[in-house]
Amino acid sequence: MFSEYKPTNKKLFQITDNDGSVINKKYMPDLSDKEILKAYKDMLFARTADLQIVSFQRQGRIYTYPPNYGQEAISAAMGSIMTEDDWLVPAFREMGAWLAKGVTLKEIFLYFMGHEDGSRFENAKNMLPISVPIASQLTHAAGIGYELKYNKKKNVVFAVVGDGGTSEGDFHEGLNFAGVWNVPVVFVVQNNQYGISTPFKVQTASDGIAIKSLAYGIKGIQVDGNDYFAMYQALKNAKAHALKGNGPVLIEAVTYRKGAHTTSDDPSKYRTKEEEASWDLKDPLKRMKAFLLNKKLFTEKEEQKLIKEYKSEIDRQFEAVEKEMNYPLDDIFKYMYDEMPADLLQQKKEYERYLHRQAN
Ligand SMILES: Cc1ncc(C[n+]2csc(CCOP(=O)(O)OP(=O)(O)O)c2C)c(N)n1
Repeated sequence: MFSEYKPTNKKLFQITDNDGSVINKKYMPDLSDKEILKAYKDMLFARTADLQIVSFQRQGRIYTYPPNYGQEAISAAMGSIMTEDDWLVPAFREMGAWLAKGVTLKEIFLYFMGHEDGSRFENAKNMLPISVPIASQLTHAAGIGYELKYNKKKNVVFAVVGDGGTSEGDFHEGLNFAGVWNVPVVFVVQNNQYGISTPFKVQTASDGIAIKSLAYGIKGIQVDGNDYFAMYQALKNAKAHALKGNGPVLIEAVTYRKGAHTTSDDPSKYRTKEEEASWDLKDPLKRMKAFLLNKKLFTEKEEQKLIKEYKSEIDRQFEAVEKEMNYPLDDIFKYMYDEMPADLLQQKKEYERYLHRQAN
């Protein structure tokens, strides 16, 4: 697979088209109807939760949030391939993969409400915290890969980063180290076409991201990131490759961030309606739903029922978190320094005034 789709061949790895028809039978994964349905439901749940969280933020009930809208197939496929013992080294825009690892909705809500308990991930074995310093997680991923190899463990690391992250020095350091030491790390770049407002065409002068694998002496592949089956197959092969001791793989998952960068961003300032409409045709959920409807594995009615159930479950859990959200103000400030510097002290005072105003 990696030789057929080597980046210099300039062939995007796809299995289904925009209508959900299988166009690449050779690589169609051998999944049961039940497994396919589960993957779709996982995507639907993640999308429903994502849209709800944006709405909570608009109601002033949560702080800033980075929507996953449009990128769900990548996380769902990672969720299908990762085992409990595999490592997940996240960025910040792959909620479906966090949920698959065992992160709870409660933790996700707490995290985006600024509560440190949201980083505990009590039930998620072998997962690092969410990483906002762009690409810094890739050096950690390479280090974990080194440990797995050193101790001859039979698991791999899945590390996630965005296209903007590939312009950071840490991307180079992580991939260079991983290549030199031949460690079992699968690097997944979610190329969602933007780094905030920076379009991909000015992110790099290279012909895509997958081709950068050549410079590190590792395998690379460009995959349709909105095609669950293609992502599943690419990740499965990458994991098998790494487990055989053949080293890291760089997967460029080509996708589109349908939402804003975060809830503080307005993408209408830097992209057109026409562009958004063209990507809408490639929406990962629409494609997989078309596949399921064609095979009569699912109905529109079932979908509506599920969304309703998911929404009330998400609401219920969110309201429960809101009720018990109560932490001492000092928790936000006290762990960084032994003696708080003047600017932090000033911030704390301002926040105290803000809380006081809110309470009165
Ligand atoms: C080291 C660092 N520089 C800058 C930022 C500010 N920042 C947050 S997200 C972002 C863009 C990231 O783009 P990309 O890697 O493509 O991921 P995406 O947001 O598209 O998922 C930037 C520049 C940061 N968090 N960390």
